[in-house]
Amino acid sequence: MARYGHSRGAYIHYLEMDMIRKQPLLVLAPMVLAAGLSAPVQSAEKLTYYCSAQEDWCQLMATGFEEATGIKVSMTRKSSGETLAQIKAEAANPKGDIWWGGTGDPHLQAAEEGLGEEYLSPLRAEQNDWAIKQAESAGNQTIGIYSGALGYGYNEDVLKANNLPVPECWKDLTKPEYKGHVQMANPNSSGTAYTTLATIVQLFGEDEGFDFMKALHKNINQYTKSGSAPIKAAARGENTIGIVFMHDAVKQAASGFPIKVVAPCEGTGYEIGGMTIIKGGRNPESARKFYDWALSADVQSRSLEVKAFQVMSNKSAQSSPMAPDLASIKLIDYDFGKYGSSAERKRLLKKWDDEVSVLPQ
Ligand code: S7P
Repeated sequence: MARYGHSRGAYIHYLEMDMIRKQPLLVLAPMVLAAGLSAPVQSAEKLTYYCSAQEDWCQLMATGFEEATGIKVSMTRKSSGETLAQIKAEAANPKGDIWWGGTGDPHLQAAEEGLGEEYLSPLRAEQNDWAIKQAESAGNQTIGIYSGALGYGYNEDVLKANNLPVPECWKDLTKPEYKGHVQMANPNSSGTAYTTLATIVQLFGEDEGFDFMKALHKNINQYTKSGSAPIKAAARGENTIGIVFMHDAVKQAASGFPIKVVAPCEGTGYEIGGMTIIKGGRNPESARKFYDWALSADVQSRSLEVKAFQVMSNKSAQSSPMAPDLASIKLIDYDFGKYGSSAERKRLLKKWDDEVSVLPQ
């Protein structure tokens, strides 16, 4: 299956040669113009890229891919649940080519609904087992690209100013003293918040888990659309505690904000971020090039440039000493098969809508 060596030089060379093979008109155009002839109409390669990671990382991937390949990228950044909804809405006439980033559950749901294109990348052998397991569980319509644990972060200064104790557990967040001090995203739009809901249900059981969500609801000051918004608000001093992936809290601390990161004492869930080639997309060749490129160690190591501290899927990608150490966090055995299934995700979200979000605060 391998079409080229795995060194960066070989890979770039492959991409360049491939581009030249596929775009003779583009290569010839300057010569035609220099000869005073009219330029032929040409269709340059394009990629419509849906991104559900942090905006700065999405941008870095878009410009990095354009620079590496010359392929023009048109990017849309939306949260994981929103992107899934968009891909479903466009299924009869797909507009996107590739969906990169965002929690794995909605990528798995997309696969179950046949919205992804099966693909085996030549860079598969370089990936961690958990990334491949995610791919295999979805008939290779998606693949794991990073992993990270859920938790929360708080603004030390705001906590002190409000004379609040340091929270250490999930259950601490339901105590009356934190009323109006906790923020999380809406699990319908946000993959982070859906991971929170699924984690709590797995950790405490469904009945106790929903009791927890109802008690937590009393302390929530706002359900945001995007998963990382609660910790960004905490960093700015506009919120106290944000339920987010721990790496998103570390990013704010690493950016100089007074944010402390908590791995909840009861244990916690985690994500395997996903990448999916959209079935029926208009630029399948560009999508496959992006897919291979995004799985390479060099590209994944660039995550550190934007302080994205997830564990990357490529075994040789660099990691930062600031990244949460997953081995030292009490992780649940997150059931991706069940909580990434279309029926279970829909059922849990409806139950949260009907029984939690409607309650008075
Ligand atoms: O890149 C950071 C990150 O937290 O963003 C993704 C997240 O799902 C996007 O936001 P939403 O919660 O709004 O969907 C995560 O996959 C990723 O770790």
